[in-house]
Amino acid sequence: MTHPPTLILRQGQLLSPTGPSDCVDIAIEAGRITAIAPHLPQSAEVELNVQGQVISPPFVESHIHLDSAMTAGEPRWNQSGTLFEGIEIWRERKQSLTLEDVKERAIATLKQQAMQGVLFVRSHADVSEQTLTALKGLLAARDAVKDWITLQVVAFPQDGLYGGPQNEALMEEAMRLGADVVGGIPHYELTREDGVRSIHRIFELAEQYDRLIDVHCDEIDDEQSRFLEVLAACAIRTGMGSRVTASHTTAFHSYNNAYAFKLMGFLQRTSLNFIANPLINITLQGRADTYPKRRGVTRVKELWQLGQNVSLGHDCIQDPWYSLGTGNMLDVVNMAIHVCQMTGIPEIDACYNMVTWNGAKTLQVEPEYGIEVGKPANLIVLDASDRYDAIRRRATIRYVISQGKLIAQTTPPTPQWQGPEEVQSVFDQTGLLV
Ligand code: 17E
Ligand code: FE2
Repeated sequence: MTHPPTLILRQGQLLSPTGPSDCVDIAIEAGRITAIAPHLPQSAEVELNVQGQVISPPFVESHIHLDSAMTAGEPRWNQSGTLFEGIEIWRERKQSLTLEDVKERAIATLKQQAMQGVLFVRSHADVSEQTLTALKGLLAARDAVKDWITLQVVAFPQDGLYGGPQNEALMEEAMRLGADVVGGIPHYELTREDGVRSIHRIFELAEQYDRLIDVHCDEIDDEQSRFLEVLAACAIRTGMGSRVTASHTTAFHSYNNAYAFKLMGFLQRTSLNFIANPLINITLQGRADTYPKRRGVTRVKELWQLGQNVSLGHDCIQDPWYSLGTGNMLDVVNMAIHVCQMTGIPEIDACYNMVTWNGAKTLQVEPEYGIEVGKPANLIVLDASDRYDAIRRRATIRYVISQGKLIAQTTPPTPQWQGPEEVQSVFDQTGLLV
């Protein structure tokens, strides 16, 4: 005997990477999608009629630092706004980390993200601090939240793999403790040679412990910062391309075109993932410039045009590097569209895909990601008619369904016009505010 589904979503527009489909009903049972059809005859305990609104796979936050989230101003504000002052402030703050402090802030941030439709997250954890408290706190959080959000943890040596005598050993300990991903920061190693050496070591560790790689790479306006070529060379030689991610790569913005075009040819020989963090890098970069001031965000449009997998991250929520942020991925997309000048409709749609399908590819969670019969029921309903509408209005995420359970719902605001009546009818006709 077949059970009735526990949940049916009726008449939503199912997004695909290339466009919306017609309206469908989606049935969910025991945490999985059991049927998708124009009209399902059966009924369910809970039915949500979403009336043509967009149904999307959940957002993927491919790059965030949960260990520092919600610490802005502790112990002091970042006055220069630079990456390097941020690192100094964090070095002070991390002396007072406790497991509870890290875990509680991480879970509070993850809850805020999940309420806004994010169900897959990759977070960096600083492992250049003696006690590995940041890492241990995030590993505890990964376990505590696993029934409603998937968290991957990157062992990230913020002060450099060779920046202190114990940092390399701390990285190995992080692998043994169960970090999912090996991180790095070659542009912040003490010398260029150390930077190159760090990348080779990262690949060795990834092979030895069978982990993914995600390197903070060339996050500086220095056009001479050229570690992406080293990362690409290692990826080409090892064949690990799709398991390797280059985060930030902001120096790519400043490379001369002769070099950038050569590099793009090399990139096409492998399948690296790229992550841009437009909210934060538009504020961190260009700080040493007067005018003209560089935007300092990597070449997102060009990488996308080349067919490279590009995703977008928030990077920070209220920390020493970025005091703003809410976890809303539509804010990230909105900023990317502006900074990267991706204003054509196919470009706008591509930017939406960068916080959904492309992020899933970066995290290598594709087998469990996407709205298909048999897959885990992870999906969101947006108060929007398409991707463009969702991004423009930063649409409310109506429903968040994680592993078959409705874990959050939000009612869109309904502003009430109190001014002259003739203006009310204009609102009604244009629907501008609704
Ligand atoms: N650390 C770093 O090296 N770069 C960043 N963007 C952040 C932390 C947020
Ligand atoms: Fe970062």
